[in-house]
Amino acid sequence: MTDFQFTPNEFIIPAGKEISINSANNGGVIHNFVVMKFGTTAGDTFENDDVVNIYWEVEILPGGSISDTFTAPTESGEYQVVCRTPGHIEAGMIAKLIVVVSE
Ligand SMILES: [Cu+2]
Repeated sequence: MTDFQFTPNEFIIPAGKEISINSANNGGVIHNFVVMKFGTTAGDTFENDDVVNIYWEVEILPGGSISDTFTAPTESGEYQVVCRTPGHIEAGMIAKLIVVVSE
C-alpha cells in the first residue's frame, strides 16, 4: 500500500481456504485492507453503516507491515477491497478480491 493505492489491485484466492496475507504500508498515513462482504460495496465513501458489511480487515501503520491470515469466503465471485481511512476510497484506494472455487 502507498498513498493512495493498493499494488497489486487484484487478488485471486481459492474459496474457503486459509489465506496468508503479507502487506506493507509504504505510505505516510494509516491504511487498511478491508474486504467487503459478498454483494456489498462501501460506495463512494466509507461510512459507519458500512462497518456491518466488512468481511475481514487489517490496519497497517505508516512504514509498518503485517503477516496475517483469514479464511476465504466460500462463495465464489468478486469482492470489493477498500481502505476505510477517511478520504482514501475517494483518493483511489479500491481493489478487487476474486474468489474462485478450486477442484
Ligand atoms: Cu488508505
